[in-house]
Amino acid sequence: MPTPPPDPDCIFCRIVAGDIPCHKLHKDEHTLAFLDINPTAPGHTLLIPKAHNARLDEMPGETMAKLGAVLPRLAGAVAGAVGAPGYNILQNNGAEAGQAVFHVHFHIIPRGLPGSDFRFDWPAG
Ligand code: DGP
Repeated sequence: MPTPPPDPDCIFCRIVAGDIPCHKLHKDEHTLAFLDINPTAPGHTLLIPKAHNARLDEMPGETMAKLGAVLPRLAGAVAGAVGAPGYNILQNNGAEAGQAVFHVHFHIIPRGLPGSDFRFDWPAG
């Protein structure tokens, strides 16, 4: 499957291109991870594919494999770096599900830090 071109209107494509700065935690040929600009918890990180796909269900499986090769150790490293005993992996698809940036991304959200007022709100709705 051909690699989708960058979307000039996509904020994460512009981060990949280096047009918008970010606090980078990881990069390789296919993926990039950086701190979320609006963190839910200290260390809140986003892992994205460099190629633009708006939603998970539109993304090639090969791209998921590249992300999957990074996510487990990145998540552990992020949680470890902030001293969190747990973390959530969150991935939103569609505005109705809370997606605000239409470029696939995985949230890594450290949990269990002192002072956190997080309540696990599940099942939703
Ligand atoms: P979602 O609701 O799942 O689409 O989450 C989008 C996240 O992207 C949200 O937590 C804030 C983050 N975000 C949006 N714009 C920027 C940006 O320019 N830089 C960084 N680092 N994060 C951003």
